[in-house]
Amino acid sequence: MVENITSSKQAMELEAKYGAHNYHPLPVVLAKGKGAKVWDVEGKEYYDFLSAYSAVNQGHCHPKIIKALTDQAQRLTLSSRAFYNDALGSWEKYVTEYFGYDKVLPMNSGAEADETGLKLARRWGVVCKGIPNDKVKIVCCEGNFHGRTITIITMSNDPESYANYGPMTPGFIRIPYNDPAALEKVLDEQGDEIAGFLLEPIQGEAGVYVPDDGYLKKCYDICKKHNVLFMADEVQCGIARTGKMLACDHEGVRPDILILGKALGGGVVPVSAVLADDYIMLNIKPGEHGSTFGGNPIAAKVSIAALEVIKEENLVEKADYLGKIFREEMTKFQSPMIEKVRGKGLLNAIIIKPRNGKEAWDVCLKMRDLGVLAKPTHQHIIRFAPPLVITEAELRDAIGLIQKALKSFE
Ligand code: IF1
Repeated sequence: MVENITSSKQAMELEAKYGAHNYHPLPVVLAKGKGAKVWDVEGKEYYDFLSAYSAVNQGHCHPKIIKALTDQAQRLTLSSRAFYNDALGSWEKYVTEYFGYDKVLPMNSGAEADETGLKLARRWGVVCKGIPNDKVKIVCCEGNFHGRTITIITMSNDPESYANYGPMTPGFIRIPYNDPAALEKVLDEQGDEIAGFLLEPIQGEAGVYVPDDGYLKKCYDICKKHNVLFMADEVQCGIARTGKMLACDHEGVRPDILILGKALGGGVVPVSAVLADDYIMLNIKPGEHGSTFGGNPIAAKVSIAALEVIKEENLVEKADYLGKIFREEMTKFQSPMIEKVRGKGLLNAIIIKPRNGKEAWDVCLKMRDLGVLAKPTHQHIIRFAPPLVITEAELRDAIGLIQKALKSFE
């Protein structure tokens, strides 16, 4: 029997009783979303400052994206790739021209796109670079987050991600982030067996860790010198989030393998993708990779609408302009709980200094009471990532509430 949820308390009790306990959500139960705002079951309004971890860059329930969903849903939801459909090809053309690559491989979740990128890099390493199949390696970074599959958590150095999940996948070398010399060293020593270097241009989960200017370009040049593929995971920092279409654009770097997800589907359906040129993409032959829902007609139509919205509403420029306001206002705001404000575009974080036994979680609870939703990424770091459609007036209103929450602990 389906139980209708009519109170936040009831919703949380049902999840505690019947759902896996793989999350510890902030105690708030969302029922409705529109633009930069969400409402809980009781009708209380909040500014959403998480955007579902940057999947809702275009705002909640964007009318154009919802229309693309509902129109296609009346026609054909899923064809599988056993047959063609009349949506995928136009999405593939649109997306490859949008980001400037020969080909795109559609998947669903960000983790699947990262896994696909790893397979493409390894396959290129073995088939094109001539690395022995049992020796091919990928370099990754300390503090990374690329998803939750067993191979991906192999790359992680966060015990919460990898501990007690049994034996890890071989073939990964982890180096410090934001350290081009570390990449140079490992490629000098082992470059002949290394196919790719995978990184987030800005590390989201690590607490919006923005590397030094020039880091991406230096790493790209080092990779080129050693015939190693530069692989950018832009699942979270891509699609206009950091004030450029891609975070790599801040340094004019064109990744050899570009990994996208989250806002590629406008926060409406899961859409992820890997983009690369033919010399990389065409090493996977028919039947050697795939996914039931990858490239389904709904995903294709929704993703076209999601990407059109980014350009039509100038969300790249907005993220840049509004992000500067956020960092400026929060930097000049005097609070004993603010240790550091950092970020790019509308991907920002505040490092909280605990005070009188209160820490980031308590600040998030107070912000919730005042009408702003955000969540710590680690014990002392709060990520602030509103939908890019937030207006300047809404942003300034929310900043006032965030500052009021911090003041309440003084
Ligand atoms: C969770 C973190 C953020 C990502 C990057 C790939 C993926 C993600 C850079 C995988 C996903 C999500 C996953 C979600 C919480 C959230 C998250 F806290 F886990 F680390 F955003 F920082 N690359 N990030 O950020 O994409 O398979 O989830 O579609 O797992 O708790 P996915």
